[in-house]
Amino acid sequence: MNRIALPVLLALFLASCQPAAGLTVSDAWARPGMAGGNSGAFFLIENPGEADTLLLAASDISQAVELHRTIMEGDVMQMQPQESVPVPAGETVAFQPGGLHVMFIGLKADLVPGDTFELVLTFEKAGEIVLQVEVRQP
Ligand SMILES: [Cu+2]
Repeated sequence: MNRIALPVLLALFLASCQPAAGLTVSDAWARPGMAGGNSGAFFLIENPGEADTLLLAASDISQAVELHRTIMEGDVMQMQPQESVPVPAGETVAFQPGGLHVMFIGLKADLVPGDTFELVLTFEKAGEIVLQVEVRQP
């Protein structure tokens, strides 16, 4: 291999590793909560690229972190755990009060407005996206 080809090949290789059109997550916030209680986090997932799937949410602020969807069963509000959440190509998926949310079960400390914490979302194709979540009143 000559000396010019290697940097060129390396550049091509690096370029091919970039995700196509990046999936982005914005406006992440969470409800205040008390130690031992629960909270929920909300955000917008914008996906200009190919279809993807949210597989997992992780944080060390609580004993458990789950993906939930709130639904109405007649007059009764229920939360259904979700195995995963599809993010279709070219669409925006909103995690918002009354719908999809990340549920924190068994908070290790109080969540006070103004606090921030890290939440890691794992997507099938986009991989891990680390969010800084701000605690605020809805
Ligand atoms: Cu929930």
